[in-house]
Amino acid sequence: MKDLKGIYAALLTPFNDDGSINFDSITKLVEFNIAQGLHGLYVCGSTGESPLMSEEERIAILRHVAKVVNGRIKLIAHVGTISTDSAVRMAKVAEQCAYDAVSAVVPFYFSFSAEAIKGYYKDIIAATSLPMVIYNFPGSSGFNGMLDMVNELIDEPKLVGVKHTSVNLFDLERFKNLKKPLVVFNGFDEMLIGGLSMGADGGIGSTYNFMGKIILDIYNAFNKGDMAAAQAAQNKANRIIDAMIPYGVFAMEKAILTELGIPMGNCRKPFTPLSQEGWEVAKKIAKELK
Ligand code: MN9
Repeated sequence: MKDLKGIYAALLTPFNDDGSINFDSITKLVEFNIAQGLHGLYVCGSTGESPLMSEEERIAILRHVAKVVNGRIKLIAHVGTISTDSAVRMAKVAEQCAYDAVSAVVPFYFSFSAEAIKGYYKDIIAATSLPMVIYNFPGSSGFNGMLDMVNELIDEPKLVGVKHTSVNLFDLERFKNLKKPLVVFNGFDEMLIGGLSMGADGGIGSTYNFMGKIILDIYNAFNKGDMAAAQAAQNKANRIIDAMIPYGVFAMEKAILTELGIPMGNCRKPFTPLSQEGWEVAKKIAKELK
């Protein structure tokens, strides 16, 4: 198994004007991310708008990205969804396409019991030979019991990591210090340095799609022990993220990348299109980054 640690873009999904997937832009975005020097891609996660896509569409993206990447960087397939059967089918595709790991958010909407959630993870883990990186995103999933859940699943040999998208860095540190060493990814880009300080092995983020260089500056400076440089780079990233938040982060990321030459389209409904004011801010950010 590959060492999974490092910096991954949570891959955005570009759409055409008619709402269909823009595979040509996926190819361009993947190449752009490889050129940025990122260590991997996290495919079909929240940032990829996976809850707004059909299983067939997600499978098509998993296949396309694997073909384009062709082993050059690490790949994690997010297969989480409300249905275990659907998640298992997507996990099997990820294995066929030689992904390095699968990942899954908890099944959402029904407030499933802890026992049901545990069964869901066991079923996905059992379906393939791939390692599992559990996706902890309490703010969106509503599930706050992930530390106990991971503790209960810790003896599953294929459970290898957690993607922790939460401002609770105490929990992040706890995930890192269970009885088996796990690979822990920081999930909020604006707190990457905080996550690394508490023991994270890397980060998975949406803004890494367009400002991977600044993010790699944080990571590399931190690993060298140069905290002043790491803080300066985080500060640079956070000024950009702060300017994006009022307009919708994914829509802004798509606009910035469109300005940088990769047509990304809008987010899928019910997300609303980016406002004119948002576009102006996106243009300014893209210009700064060029
Ligand atoms: O994958 C992303 N999480 C969500 C990680 O979007 C929920 C982050 O990269 C955020 O988009 C980013 C901005 O808040 O940190």
